[in-house]
Amino acid sequence: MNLKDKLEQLKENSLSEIKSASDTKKINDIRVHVLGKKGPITEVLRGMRDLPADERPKVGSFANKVRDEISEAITQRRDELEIAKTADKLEQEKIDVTLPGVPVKQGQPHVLEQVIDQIEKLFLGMGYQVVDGPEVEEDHYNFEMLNLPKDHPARDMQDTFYITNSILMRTQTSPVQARTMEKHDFSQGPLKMISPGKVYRRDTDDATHSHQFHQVEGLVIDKHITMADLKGTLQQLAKNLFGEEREIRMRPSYFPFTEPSAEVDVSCFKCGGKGCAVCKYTGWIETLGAGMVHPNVLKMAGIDPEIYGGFAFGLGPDRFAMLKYGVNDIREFYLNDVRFLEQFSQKG
Ligand code: 2NL
Repeated sequence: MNLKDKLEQLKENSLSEIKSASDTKKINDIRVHVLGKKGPITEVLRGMRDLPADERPKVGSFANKVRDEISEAITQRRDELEIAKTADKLEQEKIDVTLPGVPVKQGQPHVLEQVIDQIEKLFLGMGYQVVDGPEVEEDHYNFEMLNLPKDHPARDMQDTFYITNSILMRTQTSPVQARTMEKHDFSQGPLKMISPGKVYRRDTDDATHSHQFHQVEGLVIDKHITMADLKGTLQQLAKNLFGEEREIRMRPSYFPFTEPSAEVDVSCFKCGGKGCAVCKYTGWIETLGAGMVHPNVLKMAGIDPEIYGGFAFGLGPDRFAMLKYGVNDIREFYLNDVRFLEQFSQKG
């Protein structure tokens, strides 16, 4: 067979092989095999040495033409395969955007957080600041500054988690108030604050006791503060939390850090005061402790009790939430069983 026929045949074979190549690897193999240094085209061009001189240009240009055609066919087939591959991938990764989605569970703030948020909103609206402080506290701020010296019998009233002799888990949030009073610059105006947060007591947990619970304490110090200011403030709080129709009443009580002191009852939100199971047929529910800040407490914070006075109160969000939602075991708040928590969803 002469060189020209050989090339012609090579071309036919290669083109049909290229056409039937089904992946890019096969195409690359063909390129290397047919057009490479050891391939048949190179061989033909090398064999031209044996041709008569006048035939060389014709055969040479024909060989080049065959090589170009094969090269062109390879490029074209490779492009086709790439496009097909992409199309195939797109087909396989197709997403049906009309399929219904998997619902994502929506959480909400813990019910105690919801109660605390509501109290914070109310007091922020009345110009109070919300202040945080350490839960691991010094004896000095937790007891001493609140008129509970070391030998005071009232210290026995609360069993305390001591870390060392002088470091403890706070039993109230009043140490936050003590720290704030101590720093307050009265030339800038009165002190009005609430301090919400976790507190700790050495109690055995049961339906009504938890070794860790919550407290919100409030404190106002200025010139000319009276018990009427306290009563009006607590009236607002009771209405905000339990309904516009609620009334409060104050009964004499005792706290070491206030004088006089009072227990505060709210008219029953369930029966409106007529008497029912919720208020144990008294018409009233005990909700808060409060009083006028004891002069010793002011003195210890460096405030002159002859010039300044104030009121303070303390309430338990746990108890509020139990009353409001009819929860009869305080431990429910701390078990974090989603089935319990999701009952307090804030969604409409
Ligand atoms: C209660 C009683 C109360 C206070 C807390 C307080 C704080 C300072 C000064 C004076 Cl810095 N008083 N706090 C006052 C009266 C009562 O809590 O039964 N809480 C649940």
